[in-house]
Amino acid sequence: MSPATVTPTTTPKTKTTPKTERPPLWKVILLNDDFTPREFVVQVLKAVFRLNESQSYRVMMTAHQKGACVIAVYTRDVAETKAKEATELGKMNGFPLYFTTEKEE
Ligand code: TYC
Repeated sequence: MSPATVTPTTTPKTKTTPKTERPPLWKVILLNDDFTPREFVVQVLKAVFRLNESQSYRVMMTAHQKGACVIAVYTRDVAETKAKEATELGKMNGFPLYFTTEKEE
């Protein structure tokens, strides 16, 4: 065996912890209601969450049928800002459309 391939016989005595931890992620959740038009929900999902037409339609229909649907995950600040903005868009148009946030475990 050549010297270059000899395996070290010592093992590290200490363990290091990574210095950069990932920030926790927060889900933005769309809640169903009986009044907001489907097309309006789709428009809000496209505008605020940058989903395309088919993604928006699927999220809207899932909330419509199951009561709620996770749209996406973001850092806490971004999740809360988007949920507030989207809820506000509904309010401005007279709809009870509601978005909430929840920490991802
Ligand atoms: N349920 C609404 C209707 O029948 C449409 C809707 C879907 C509203 C999803 C909110 O999160 C929602 N017009």
